[in-house]
Amino acid sequence: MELFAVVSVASLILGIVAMWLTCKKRSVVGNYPKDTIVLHQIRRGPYAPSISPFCVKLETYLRMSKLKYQHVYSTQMSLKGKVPWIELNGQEIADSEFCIEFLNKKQLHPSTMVRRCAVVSGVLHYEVYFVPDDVLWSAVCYVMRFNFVPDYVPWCLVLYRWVFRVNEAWLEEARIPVLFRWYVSRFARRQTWSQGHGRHSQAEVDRILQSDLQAISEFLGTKPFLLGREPSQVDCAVFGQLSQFKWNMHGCLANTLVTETFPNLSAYCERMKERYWPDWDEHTLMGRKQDK
Ligand SMILES: N[C@@H](CCC(=O)N[C@@H](CS)C(=O)NCC(=O)O)C(=O)O
Repeated sequence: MELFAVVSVASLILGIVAMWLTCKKRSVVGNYPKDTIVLHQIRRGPYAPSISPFCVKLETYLRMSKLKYQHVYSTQMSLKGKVPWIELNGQEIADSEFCIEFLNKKQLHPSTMVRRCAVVSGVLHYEVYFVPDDVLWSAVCYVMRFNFVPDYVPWCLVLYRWVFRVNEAWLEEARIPVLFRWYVSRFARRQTWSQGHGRHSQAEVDRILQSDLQAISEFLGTKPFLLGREPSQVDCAVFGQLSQFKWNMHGCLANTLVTETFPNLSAYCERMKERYWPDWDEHTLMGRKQDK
């Protein structure tokens, strides 16, 4: 009887917490100075600046396009119920790809960024961000930006992290509370089941991810960045995803694939990190700890 009471009370508490987490989807647009881009994302990750590939993607894009932004770290979801999201002059934009599209249209980038190519002090300066639209919209780029990388590969990450639970120590390092782990695991199980990957065994997911990463690795080949000599916005999406496998997924095949099986992916991650995240360690929980 006593056990029954304890279990009932515990279930009630868990239920309330789960409901609170689920309902916490309405965003609050704050009062910020005009033209301030406010990036809403979850707090920093242990070995990469976020445990969310989409947060790393969007923040890398902001850095790539030299836009000034302000952080808000919270679990406050966008109106679409996801992170990251941005707000600008009271307007909320959800979904990393829509944020990028919105900011591109606003053309808030410094003027040097708007030119595709310019001669600065006698040196030919390639515009790193504005690759021609026809290239960005080519079939491969399209699939990388909208389909394969954002809607397919991340489910393997979700499964390893939350369903197969390949690295419990990492969850500690990411400072994820036990109750929250339990909630996310249940949620991830449901989500991955609906999406489809969650119906596969771990060995099958391993196989899927290996083929996915092989495709990216072959597309990258010996190029420094996905579209050639200079990075473009496609790199943000791919880097966001790979950053998790390389730095935030120790102890599972996803990490071995990036660091050993496809070394060009690992070198690519290092190049992106070096170029856009010279302050990487300041933005990771473990990096900050080492500094102390
Ligand atoms: N398509 C979205 C995906 C964002 C996304 O899936 N974010 C995850 C965190 S990595 C999330 O907020 N999940 C909460 C949920 O699915 O309810 C984007 O590009 O921003």
